[in-house]
This record gives sequence, structure tokens and C-alpha cells, in this order.
Amino acid sequence: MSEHRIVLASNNPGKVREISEMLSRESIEIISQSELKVPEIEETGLSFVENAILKARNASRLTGLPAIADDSGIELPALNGRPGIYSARYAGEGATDEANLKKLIEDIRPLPENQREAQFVCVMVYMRHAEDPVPLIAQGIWQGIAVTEPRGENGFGYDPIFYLPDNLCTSAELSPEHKNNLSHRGKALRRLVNLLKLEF
Ligand code: ITT
Repeated sequence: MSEHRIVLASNNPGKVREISEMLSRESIEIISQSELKVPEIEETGLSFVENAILKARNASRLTGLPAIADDSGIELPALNGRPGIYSARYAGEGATDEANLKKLIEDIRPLPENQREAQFVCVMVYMRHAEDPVPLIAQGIWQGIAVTEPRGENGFGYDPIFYLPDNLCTSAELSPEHKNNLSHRGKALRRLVNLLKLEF
């Protein structure tokens, strides 16, 4: 791929770090939307893919550049899929990662040990321009167990309570490279890059 400039439609520093790190190996120049003063939009969709498209369209419209957006979250089947698309605002509009984490821990406590399966979900889209009628779409899922004792300093959001039985640690205890290799975001982004390579 030759050099391509793409705006990353995210204001979440954790996501921007992970995505930029993974794309640094490709010939893609990523500019985060905050550098271009793109204001956040309301995530009014009822699915990850709808919200990802809303974010990418907004960034592309305001910058004139193609855009990548990530909509992601954590789901617990025992909580009927919550927090799901509401993961970033689980403890209320504008809630901090800490407040969201605390609320989810309170919801997990009453669950029996064998009903704490969780999955991280990521849907990533690429829009060539704001009116692109055929965005490229890729998704990734990462299975784990939700725990009530936070552990680890890496990552962001719900990582300290996402336990990985195969690795005997939480995703906040993985190195950034190891997390990218295993994560929902890593899977989605590798799939998106494969689609982009067909295109560039
Ligand atoms: P942007 O919309 O600006 O990208 P956001 O944080 O609002 O940022 P989302 O609406 O997609 O993004 O919400 C994602 C939520 O899911 C947020 O609360 C994260 O903490 C959580 N989340 C997503 N991926 C995660 C990961 O890899 N590790 C921990 N938490 C994650």
C-alpha cells in the first residue's frame, strides 16, 4: 500500500494508542480526529455498526478525509448482553472508565461463578468519504471471564476485570503487543486492513 491519510474517528486515547500502534506497520498515516478538532457526535445507533458508521461519517464530513471508526464494548450474556453498546456510558452520560468499571463489578457480584462469561466486541468501519454507501466493515470478538477484583495497569476501560483463563491474567496485565495480538480490536483491525489492501 502506498501512503494513505486517514482520520481516526475516536476520542478514546486507549483506542487511538492501540490502533495507531497496529497501523504503524502499514503505509497508512493516521491522524486522530482530536488533532483536527472534530467534535464528538452523539452515538444514537442501536448497534455497534450503526454507531461506528455515525462516527466515521462525522469525521469524514468535517475533514474531507477517509475515516476509520471503532465502536466497541463488553457484553455479558448473564446480563442480557449489557453493557454492550452502552459500555462507555454505563454509569451515565460522560461517566469515567472508573465509574463504569465500578458499576459493572456491582452487577457481576450477584452472578454465580459459572455465569460470568464475557466478551469484548469491536466493529471497525472505513468510509472513503462521508456519503460512502458501501463502507468496509470488520468485526472481532474476544472471550473471557468477568471478575470482581481488578488487576493490572495496562490497557483501559474494562481491561482490569477481563480475565483470560488461557493466559491466567486480565487483559490489563498483558503487554500492549500481546493484547493487540489477541484482542477484539486487533482481530477487527487485521480484517479491515486485509479489506483495505484489496482496495489500495
Ligand atoms: P470513541 O467513541 O471516541 O471511539 P468511546 O470510549 O466513547 O470512544 P465506544 O463508544 O466504542 O468508545 O465505547 C467503548 C467502551 O467499551 C468504552 O467504555 C471502553 O472502555 C470499552 N472498551 C472497548 N474496548 C475495550 C478494550 O479493549 N479494553 C477495555 N475496555 C474497552
